[in-house]
Amino acid sequence: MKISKTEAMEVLDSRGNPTVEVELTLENGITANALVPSGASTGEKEAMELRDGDIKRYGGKGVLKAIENVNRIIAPAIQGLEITEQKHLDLKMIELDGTENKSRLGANAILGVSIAAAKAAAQYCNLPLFKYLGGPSANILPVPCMNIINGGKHSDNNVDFQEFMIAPHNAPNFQEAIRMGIETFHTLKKILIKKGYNTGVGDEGGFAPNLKSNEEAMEVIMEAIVQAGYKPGDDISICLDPAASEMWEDGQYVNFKSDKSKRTSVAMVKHWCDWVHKYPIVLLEDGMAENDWNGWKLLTDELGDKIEIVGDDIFCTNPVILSEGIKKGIANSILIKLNQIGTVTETLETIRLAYKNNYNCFVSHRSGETEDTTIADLTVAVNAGHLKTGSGCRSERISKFNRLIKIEKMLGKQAVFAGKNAFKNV
Ligand code: 2PG
Ligand code: MG
Repeated sequence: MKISKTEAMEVLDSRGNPTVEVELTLENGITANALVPSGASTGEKEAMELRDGDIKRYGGKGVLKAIENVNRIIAPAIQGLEITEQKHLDLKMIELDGTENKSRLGANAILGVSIAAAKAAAQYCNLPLFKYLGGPSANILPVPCMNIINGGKHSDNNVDFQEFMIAPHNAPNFQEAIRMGIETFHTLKKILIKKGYNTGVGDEGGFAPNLKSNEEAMEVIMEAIVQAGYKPGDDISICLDPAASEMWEDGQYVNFKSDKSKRTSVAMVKHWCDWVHKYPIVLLEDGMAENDWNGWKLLTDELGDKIEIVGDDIFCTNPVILSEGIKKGIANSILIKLNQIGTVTETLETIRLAYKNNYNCFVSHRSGETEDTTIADLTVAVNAGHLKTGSGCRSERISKFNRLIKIEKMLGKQAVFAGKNAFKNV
């Protein structure tokens, strides 16, 4: 079945910034669409998101150039291609773009087409997306790592670290895990109100209170888990993404919102070791900055056999950078974001490389999201066992949870909930 038409338009993401939507039509009339997400704390080596830079429209954030690249350059070049040949299609776009980081056509243009094509192919094969991408062995429902306190670049409070997540793993299935997570989230709201804190939410739907310290974020989360009726560590554990690149400057960690302290890499590693000792942390993402490879090595040596150490900004879902990390013994898991690399094919290649080298894959949303639920399907397709897609509110986050609830139902008895085993070395 061949592609007959590909069309893009400018729509909006969850922050009200313009993004790309692609609608792809097959010769038999099947249509599929995809919406592209967008990050705020991006890695330097991510594929490039093309923005217009025209200050008169959306403060320069328009994506009309990317739209035009889909409509004028990509669409005619892929018309007539076989829809089930995803790799061929993606390679064709990579070739058309011709740059290292997809900066000519824009990773947002290319990814929109790539995902829309995968969805159209799934429909054509009469399969849900997760089955089309993952085959008959795709049956593991992930632990939802829910980001219930937002700090860093995702909020305007004084909390330095970007994401404080709860991982409800002691559940019989995904639906129950989500219930445990939501109950804890709602309990946290009551606790924050009682302590006189604001309960407005940040970009990913977690609360963004002006806490006295980063430790207080951990303490109120521990309190919420207990008050919701669960045991920290046994039922619900904690995952963190401090997004340490945001604090890194001239070889040390300095850009803290809460104080003017300066920390060396050694001091940062010590901080994480202390916290892992004190709290039920099972996963630490970007505990070190992307340009602090020595710090990363030290962190992995200290904690890599105790918890999951995830590389986000440092790897950018890029198989070449991941290979380098594997060689140097950095991290034991990689964050997977489709738009960091820009095609479905390359994302799957990175995942295969990770698994082959005994690394875990932690699938992720972006802080700027849409109603597109592709990452829910991707998580099950590759049996990743855990994902992060926000907190217990905001529909662009909840839509992924709802999709996973549906997938669990679709799989019926075949569905297996990942549980605590999902986390590396835990
Ligand atoms: C991250 C992501 C998603 P952003 O750092 O892991 O939570 O944030 O999309 O802003 O890069
Ligand atoms: Mg991150």
